Amino acid sequence: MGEPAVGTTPPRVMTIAGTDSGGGAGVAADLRALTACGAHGCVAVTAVTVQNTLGVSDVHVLPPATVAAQIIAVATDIGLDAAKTGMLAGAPTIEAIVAACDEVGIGVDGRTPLVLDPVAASMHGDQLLADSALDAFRTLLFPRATIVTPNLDEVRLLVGIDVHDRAGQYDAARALHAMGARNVLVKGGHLVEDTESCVDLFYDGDDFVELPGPRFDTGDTHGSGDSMASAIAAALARGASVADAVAFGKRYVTEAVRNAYPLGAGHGPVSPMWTVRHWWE
Ligand code: PXL
Repeated sequence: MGEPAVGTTPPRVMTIAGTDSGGGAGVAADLRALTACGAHGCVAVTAVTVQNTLGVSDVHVLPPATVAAQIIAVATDIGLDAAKTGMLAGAPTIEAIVAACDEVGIGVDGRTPLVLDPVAASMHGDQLLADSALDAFRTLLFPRATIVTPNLDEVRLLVGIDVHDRAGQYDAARALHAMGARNVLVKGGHLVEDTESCVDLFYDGDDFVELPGPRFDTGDTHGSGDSMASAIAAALARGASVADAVAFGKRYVTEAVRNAYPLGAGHGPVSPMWTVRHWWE
């Protein structure tokens, strides 16, 4: 695939997510990943987090109606080829997002694919989704999602399965699919038994595909899930199949983690812009 002609509108992708003042995760990571993957990123901010590399010290949740209004304003003018979700804060925000998505055709029954990254907590364990929102997440968002992309902590919260090995990853994928998600990616980054590799498992309800990748010895993985879900959304926006989009996302995030860097005194971020050449040098 060659370079698009100058002036060509890139695929349009919206991130529906929270901000991270440290710039490593959330909307900042999403916009970098979307840009690096050739998309034009649009934003519906759900919440502002006060955060640095040591943790989250405060969260300000935006009014749900403002979240919905951002989605509708963008979809009705700019248009969207895909959307992804990150931090959704609570049930009222989820309900507003679902109503807006239904209105403008985002989600599997509409025209616009939806990548659901079920962000529940930061790397430090700070809560980013209210416990009371899990039901809304499962019943309202799962059936609308093109794909759900949990890590193993999120698997435990969503389906109550403690994954310790590859067989557990398969069980989790089946359980998430049974809960209404058409496609599932059970990420293996938290699987400590895999010391050399990081295997993500894709399941479309018929077939399983193991996506192997290297495991890097780094604590600087802040924003990895956000970047991967954004890359998957960018590929879907270009018209890739879900299986191809997931393979693309795995390749992309592997390099983002390989290029992670230290920042502050805590966990540093992955590098969503690893694709960009240093044109100034
Ligand atoms: O990486 C998950 C994530 C998403 N969104 C926001 C976050 C985090 C993790 O800390 O802060 C706003």
